[in-house]
Amino acid sequence: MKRYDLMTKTLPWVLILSMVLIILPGCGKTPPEQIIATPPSEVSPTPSGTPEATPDATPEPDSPTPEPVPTVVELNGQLRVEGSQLVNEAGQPIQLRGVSSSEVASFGYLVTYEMLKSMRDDWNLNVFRIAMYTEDATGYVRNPRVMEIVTGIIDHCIDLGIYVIMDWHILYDNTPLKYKDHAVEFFSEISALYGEHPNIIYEICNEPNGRDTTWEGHIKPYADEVIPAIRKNDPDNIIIVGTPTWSQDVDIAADDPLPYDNVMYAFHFYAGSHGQSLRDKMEYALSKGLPIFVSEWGSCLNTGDGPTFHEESMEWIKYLDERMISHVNWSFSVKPEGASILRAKVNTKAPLRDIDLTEGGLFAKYAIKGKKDTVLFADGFETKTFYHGKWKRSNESTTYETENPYKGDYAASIGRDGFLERAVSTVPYENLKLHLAYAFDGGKPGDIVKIDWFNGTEYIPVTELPFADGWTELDVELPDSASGVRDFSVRITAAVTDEGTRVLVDEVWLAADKK
Ligand code: IDC
Repeated sequence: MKRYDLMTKTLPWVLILSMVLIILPGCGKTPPEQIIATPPSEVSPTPSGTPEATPDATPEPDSPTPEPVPTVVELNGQLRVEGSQLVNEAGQPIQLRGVSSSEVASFGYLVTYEMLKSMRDDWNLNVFRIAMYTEDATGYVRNPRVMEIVTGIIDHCIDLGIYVIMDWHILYDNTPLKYKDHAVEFFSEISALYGEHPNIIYEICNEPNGRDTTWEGHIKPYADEVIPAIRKNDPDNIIIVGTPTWSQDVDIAADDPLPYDNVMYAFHFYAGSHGQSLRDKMEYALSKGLPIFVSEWGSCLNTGDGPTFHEESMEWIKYLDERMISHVNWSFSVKPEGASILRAKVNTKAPLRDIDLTEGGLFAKYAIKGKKDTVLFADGFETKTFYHGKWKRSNESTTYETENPYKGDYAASIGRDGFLERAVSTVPYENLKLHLAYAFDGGKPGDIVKIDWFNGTEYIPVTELPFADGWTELDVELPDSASGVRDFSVRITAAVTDEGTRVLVDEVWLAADKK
């Protein structure tokens, strides 16, 4: 039995749209593109008794009726698994892309309606994962009040029409059997509350780990109790099961899968630590037909810290996108560690801006958003580390400025003839664009900011930015020859006359299109 009547949600906009089309014949309005993706079963024929348009109902020419945009969940409805692929209600393959909370009892406050809406509308995010820790001091076992936070976020996701993964985040508890009774209690309650919504996805054990924890001896017996408990209340929504060795051993699950419908298997990677050998495991599992869900990935090290590994992450994301495998980035947090998507200060009641994002956060945004406009690196200099030494500086006098940043609390400050230089391979990219804001502290007409790029052998001038009062923000296009260069770097030089003059630089990023 279908527990959610999609028609009740989609019918209103289908009707409004039909009326707009009837009322304004030939006005050139076409349905939004997404409607093509509407499962055929959902598109109701225009009712034969559609009322005649009356003058009252005709919108004024200068105030057109806004077209309601259907949400992802309205468009795709009830998800299910076919073979190894996640598909929508109409059977079309669907890829979910999104982010995970960090430990939700501590960082759930960041996950507001506004933040989720921003990511839905600006990042094309269609899934959010709630990582509810189990054994931790703030976890469910000792702190059942975390339920309030969790249900608040699920409600936001339902209101926004995105999918939501409820993750039972085992970690130091090693085997999911340790708190199996708590898990049965928790998932029974969640499925009773939300099982009727197609939004909810259950992830029943984040990362089983420890040498003694096995698929056969621990994870399967656990799943055999938790899955039936969920199915009592929710016969059809997706359930993700963790795999051994921190959800890496999908090959083991592929040799001995569970006997239930609509079950997927978790695979987690951190691009700074994991590469081809883990993709080989995934390849094997896929060849056996195992449905895989990457419910956690990081662009940093598996410790959750370290820099952003752009190239390695790109390789992973490309691999997943080509196979329509869903992915969820770790994590929507402000914790000072490489994995965090957000910078320390963020207004959770206002739309999320790029300036609020860390380097890894910007990378995650564009991994979620799709092919165009990948950010190769980005720095607002807020971390005061010159990104783990990734910037090369002319000397120690190239430093931070706190008096007059462009945005945030800091800008980079470059002394006379000093430079800041950043290396990154541009091999898989084209249409490189350097974005920056610059200003002069002191200075006079004739002073310039020089932009050069390095091709592995020599520096090649790109442009000279003139002296100006106040901050100037702009994009500098790099020549085609700068694309596809392994030893690429870009250099920003303060070519000024007086010794006391400094060039301030802020909001620097290099954007490109993936080839
Ligand atoms: C890390 C977090 C960190 C948290 C810690 C738990 O980044 O803030 O305090 O774990 O002690 C995982 C886990 C995830 C880890 C993450 C990075 O699912 O909880 O978060 N990681 O280490 N698996 C592989 C990596």
